[in-house]
Amino acid sequence: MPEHLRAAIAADWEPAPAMPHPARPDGAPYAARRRAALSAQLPGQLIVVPAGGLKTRANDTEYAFRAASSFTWLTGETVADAVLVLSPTATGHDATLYVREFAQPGEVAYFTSRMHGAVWVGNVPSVEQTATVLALTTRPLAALADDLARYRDDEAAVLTGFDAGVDALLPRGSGTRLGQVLDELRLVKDEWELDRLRYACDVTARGFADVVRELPTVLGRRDLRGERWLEGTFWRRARLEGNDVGYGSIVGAGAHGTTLHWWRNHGAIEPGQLLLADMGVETDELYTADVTRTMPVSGEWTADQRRVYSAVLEAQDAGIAEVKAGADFLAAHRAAMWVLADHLHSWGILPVSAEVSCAEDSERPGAGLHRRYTLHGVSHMLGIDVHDCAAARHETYRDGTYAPGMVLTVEPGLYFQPDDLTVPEELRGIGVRIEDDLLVTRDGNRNLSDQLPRAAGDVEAWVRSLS
Ligand SMILES: [Mn+2]
Repeated sequence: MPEHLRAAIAADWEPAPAMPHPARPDGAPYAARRRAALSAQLPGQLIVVPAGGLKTRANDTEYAFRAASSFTWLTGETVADAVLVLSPTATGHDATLYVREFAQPGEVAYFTSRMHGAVWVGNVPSVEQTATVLALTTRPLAALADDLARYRDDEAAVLTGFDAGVDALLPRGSGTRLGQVLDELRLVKDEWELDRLRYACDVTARGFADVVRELPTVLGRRDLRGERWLEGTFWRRARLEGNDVGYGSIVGAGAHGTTLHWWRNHGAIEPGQLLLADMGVETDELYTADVTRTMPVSGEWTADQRRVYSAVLEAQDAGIAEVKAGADFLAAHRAAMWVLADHLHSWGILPVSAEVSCAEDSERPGAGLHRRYTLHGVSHMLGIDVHDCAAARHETYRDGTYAPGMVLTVEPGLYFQPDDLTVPEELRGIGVRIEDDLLVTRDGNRNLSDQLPRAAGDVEAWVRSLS
């Protein structure tokens, strides 16, 4: 840019309009407690958790930014490029949040920076306002390299892989133990997180209702990708009352419901079909719901559809009944699988009994044969990530026990592929999954997504009344 133009563009600006910080101030004390819990796990060690940066989609366009989940869990911050540093002290750690300041009026980048110029992308909250809302000591990101220089030869705990710049500042940093510690701390949700998850489920229920209301618009329209229309309907609700969807919505009509991860959503919707919708709203604080309903789009099950649906519902009820503090994490899975295997056997599909198919000894002939139709486990943790806490050790998660404050899904399904010769013809192409989000309590569990109907008759009435 020629000098005369630089000078002209840099001159005569008021301060950029302030951008209020979007975080809920009531979250700050909870984030402080989470940082204290992490500090206690790694005494004497430098801990560095970056938010991560923008990822290129193509050329000069980027994907929508989403901060590293554990970074947001520890700070309440969701902005790109920020870095949380916990420096060891005699008694614990001092927390400092480094945030990127945008170019100010008077600097050319204010006008020219496509990624960090307020004229291009809007202003960011100031360092001072961020400190007030998040109740964290805050420094400009530009100071990070100097501040970390004295730790360069230390074995720091760094959440690696999110910010190459941070990884380069601490070449002896390792994220293996930190990632595990964080995911294990995240297994039990605090009351603020539970409030956010309840809200995510509430908005998700409204999004499902929106989708059912739109069924008449797309039903029988072979010229329309009805699944896409419904995906878009749900997404509008997610954007209106939350940040986004928490994962790519699965909207499968007819045989598409038998494809576990049907994300193409390019099918039309025909009268008489089932619709399987697996969708969840992510809140502005990045907590997500994960809910599946399967419904007869015309408001009435056929006898075969109802038979399969009722079996899955019975399996889900059996699984939910097992969710209570102290029980094995896999208890819900075992209970649900038994019910499904038993029905599959009684329908003549599974050649062995439930006892044989569900045998613990997986080497025993016949063991696991039901899995051809059930495909997946019935539970996973839920929180900031839809598949939350994946780095937790087996002994604390998969082979562990339920504890009060854990939130997990119970989501059995039956999937009769359209080309499966072991399935009676009338059942081929039927896919059913029912998924709810359960909070483990001292005396059992609470279903956070029970605003949506599950009983076969209630689902019919719901579809009829809305569409
Ligand atoms: Mn799920």
